[in-house]
Amino acid sequence: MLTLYTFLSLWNLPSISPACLELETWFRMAELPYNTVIITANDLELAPKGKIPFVDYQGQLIGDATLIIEMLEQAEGIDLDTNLTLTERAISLAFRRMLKENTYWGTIHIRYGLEENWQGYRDVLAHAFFPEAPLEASKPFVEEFRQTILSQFRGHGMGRHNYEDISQLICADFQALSDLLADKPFFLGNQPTTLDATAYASIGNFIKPPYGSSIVDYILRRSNLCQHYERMTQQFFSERLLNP
Ligand SMILES: N[C@@H](CCC(=O)N[C@@H](CS)C(=O)NCC(=O)O)C(=O)O
Repeated sequence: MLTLYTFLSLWNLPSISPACLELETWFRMAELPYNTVIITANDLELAPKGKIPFVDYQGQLIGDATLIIEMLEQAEGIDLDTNLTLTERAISLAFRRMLKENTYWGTIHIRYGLEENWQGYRDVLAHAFFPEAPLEASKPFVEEFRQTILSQFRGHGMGRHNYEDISQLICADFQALSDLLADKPFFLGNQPTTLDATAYASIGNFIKPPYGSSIVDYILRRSNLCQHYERMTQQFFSERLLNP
């Protein structure tokens, strides 16, 4: 009934795509049964918005994690934020938008923008898109994919800044997240809500890949954010701890 088209799991991350991991975490929080398809280059052609994640829900292909969550909230009568006040819901929406529309570009800067990291990430993408092909054969596709992503990065505006400015902008997001979390177990209290799924996916996709940057160092110094990542993994992906 529900199939999630997602990107591969690596580096102890359930998915190396923040949006895919956000959505899969939300499925688990909502206790929705689902199957997964780990996408390759061919599957991308199915994506209704040309991006991942997308889902097959009752025979219909739907793209975009935020819109999928909103559709499933309606269709399945799910509200993970039911105990939040209107003010908390507003804060949740603002932080989720920050993570997805601003902080996200920090992962692009680290993986695609920094040349030393791209050398490694290129092979990860080549293997993900063409698992059966030799690396050399996948290279032209992957290099073109990089150029597409870098042009989105510039189009957004973040890609026009230098290393120091990007770092300053993204670290400020993580300082705000750390301040919001403070010493609570979850961002808006004692129970996880939708914001925890989005934040979990973002934090993990910065701190788990083997790519250095001043942004990653900054997050690693915010122990409450790292502990939140571990808490969420323990609660929602405990089988991955046993089978990394
Ligand atoms: N707003 C979208 C963002 C999805 C997104 O940016 N997905 C990335 C991977 S994390 C992607 O598919 N990039 C490929 C591309 O842009 O061509 C969502 O939340 O689903």
